[in-house]
Amino acid sequence: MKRRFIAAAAQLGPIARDEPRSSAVARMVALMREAHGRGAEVVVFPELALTTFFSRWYTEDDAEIDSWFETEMPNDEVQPLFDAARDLGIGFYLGYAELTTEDGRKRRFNTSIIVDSTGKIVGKYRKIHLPGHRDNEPWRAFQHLEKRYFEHGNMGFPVFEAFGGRMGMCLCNDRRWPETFRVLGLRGAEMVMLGYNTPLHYPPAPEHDHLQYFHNHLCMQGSAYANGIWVIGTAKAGREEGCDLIGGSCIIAPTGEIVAQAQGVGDEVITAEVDLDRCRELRDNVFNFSLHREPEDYSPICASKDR
Ligand code: CDV
Repeated sequence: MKRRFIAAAAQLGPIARDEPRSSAVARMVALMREAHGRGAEVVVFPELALTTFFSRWYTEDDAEIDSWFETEMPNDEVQPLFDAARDLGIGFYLGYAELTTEDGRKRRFNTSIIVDSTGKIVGKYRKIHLPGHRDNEPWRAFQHLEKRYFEHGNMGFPVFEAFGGRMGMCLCNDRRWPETFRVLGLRGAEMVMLGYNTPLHYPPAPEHDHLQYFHNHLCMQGSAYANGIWVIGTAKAGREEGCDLIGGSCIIAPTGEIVAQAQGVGDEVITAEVDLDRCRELRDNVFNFSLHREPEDYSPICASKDR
């Protein structure tokens, strides 16, 4: 594949609690067709794109928790998205809740995949920075129970050869951590795809509510620039089950500039031309890692948490 192509972010508006996966998938297929009509060869969907953001509700019912998860990918309900990708010859990134058996026990992860233009999964990532809390906290207007429903991702931050270059992934809260992008950058990532579900209201620090859109772009633009990589960030947005989620989906150049941005909080496609060779503008110059990085002075970054 060529190193210059059109990429898309396919923002989703809210998904209702009782909306079947088949409906979310039909919406994504429509967005994929629109992206393809605009010449896109890669499309990035949100985090947990198949269901409502279920971490906002507390439950101890294992069966109810499992009902939000996928045990196979693709499965019958998601297959139409893979079929559309193959028919259109377009690749995609998708976030979903993954239920699997590993080491002889049931495990749940907040996962994303890269699917190539033949409909084949060529990369997988499991979310590392899980925000929120484990126990019910009724003082909150809504819960954020990612620490309860998901395990810490056990795949690190891998980079995959796809779409003519080196692709990295992360999920939502990961984008706020410079370490995420630096590890991917050190592994040669030229583009990082990510999906997010970010409430406008942050219960532990409501004084920052008015900064949610700013912080969203600040962290992604800063990390795009500091690593000389393209970043595509895609929201699930709008008022979902009474909880407002930010939009602001965007495509960011390695210079840190936003080159396309969603205008609303509903289903929306944005596109931009991506030239992976532009990463060199930064990586051969101010962020030439081998020439200018000073890792000997960065040791606290890799010290364990309890030190
Ligand atoms: N889904 C997320 O990871 N959301 C977090 C919120 C809870 C702060 C985020 O970083 O956007």
